[in-house]
Amino acid sequence: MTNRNGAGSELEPSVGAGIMDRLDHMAEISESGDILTRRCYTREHRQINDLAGKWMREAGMAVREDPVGNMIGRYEGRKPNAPAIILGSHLDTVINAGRYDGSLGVLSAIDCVRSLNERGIRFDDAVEVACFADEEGVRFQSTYLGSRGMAGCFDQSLLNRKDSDGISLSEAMISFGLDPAHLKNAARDPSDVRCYLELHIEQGPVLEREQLPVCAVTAIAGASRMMVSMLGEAGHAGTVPMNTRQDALAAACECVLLVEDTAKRYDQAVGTVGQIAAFPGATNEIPGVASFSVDFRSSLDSVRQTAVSELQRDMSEIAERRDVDILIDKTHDADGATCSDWIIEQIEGAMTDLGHRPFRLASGAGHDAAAMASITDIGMIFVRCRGGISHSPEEAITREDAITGADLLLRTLERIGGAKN
Ligand code: HGY
Ligand code: MN
Ligand code: MN
Repeated sequence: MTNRNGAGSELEPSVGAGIMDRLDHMAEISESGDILTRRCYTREHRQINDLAGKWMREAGMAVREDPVGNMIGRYEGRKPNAPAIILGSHLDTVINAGRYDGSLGVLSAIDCVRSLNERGIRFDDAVEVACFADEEGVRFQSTYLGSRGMAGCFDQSLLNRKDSDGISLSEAMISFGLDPAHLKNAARDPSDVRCYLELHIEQGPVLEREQLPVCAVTAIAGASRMMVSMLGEAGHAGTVPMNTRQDALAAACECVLLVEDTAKRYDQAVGTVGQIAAFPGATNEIPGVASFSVDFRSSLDSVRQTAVSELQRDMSEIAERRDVDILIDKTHDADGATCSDWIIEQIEGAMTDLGHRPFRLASGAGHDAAAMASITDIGMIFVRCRGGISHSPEEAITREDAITGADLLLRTLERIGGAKN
């Protein structure tokens, strides 16, 4: 294979070589010194957008920030105003995150455009890199906020949602320099988009088990999320008889185990309670209020929908039996998305070109590609991660796999773009 730096030169592959250093640089932009957390519309979001913008300009792209706070680079095609092949992923993170989730896809995409630019390659179509503002939805329970903004399906009711400091999404956007009244202008016309292609770490153990560095993704699981509050009666831990208590936290704990039992009962489903809090939260007080999150997913939308309505019914029965009130706030509901066969075939063709065994895998994790599927054909490439660990500082990939992933993304892009010098 001729090295990308020109005919047969022995230099490192031009694509992906610097990614690990850049990932370390990005990981330093965090809301707290000792753990990696980067939520949307924070000072750190501004810093990372500026850094990504700088790297995209250096790669030969024109750069803009859209009305939702996505940072977008555009590398023109030979035809003016041509539709774009959009690459990308997200720049936000969960709390105490790993440094590869989202960032690896953004940097790999930037490196692909830099490689095209260095070799003077232009397709008929333009190529864009989308650095999405908020995929995790950690600050405002606003999953896929950036990509949904680009796909024109931003839920305006989210604007009133408040973060843990009581700041609304609308206020956060304004302080970030955005105008919520212009959000709909972020929406792309589907005719301006050829397709969307995202590289991401697998966040699961399959590629490691298969001893494969990369693979094509077939589908992205749908997810339902909710915040549940149990409203009981606060009281003295020493004086209130057990048979008269309206203990909100005990009711919530019974529901937490119900989430686990329900997911186990349905094949191909997973259920998680990631957050729980009790109020007033003192050792010697019976909790009057308890709230917890539910994240429920399945590769089959029908299974998820059936299981979630069953869950809501059974949690309400627990509340009634324990004489507490229940409030269920549905914060996210996304059906699964299917990757387009023609893009999967291009990815697998590129894998064969690179000497790798073609392999396909469905994604249990959600990705911005699921939102982009509402306006264009989507494809995804997974890169192996150690032990399948993600959403943890233990997340890890090898430099070789990062380069292989970026190279596969570039070859797939060139196949789709029909590279002509
Ligand atoms: O939660 C997810 O599936 C993704 O990491 N946002
Ligand atoms: Mn994630
Ligand atoms: Mn991600």
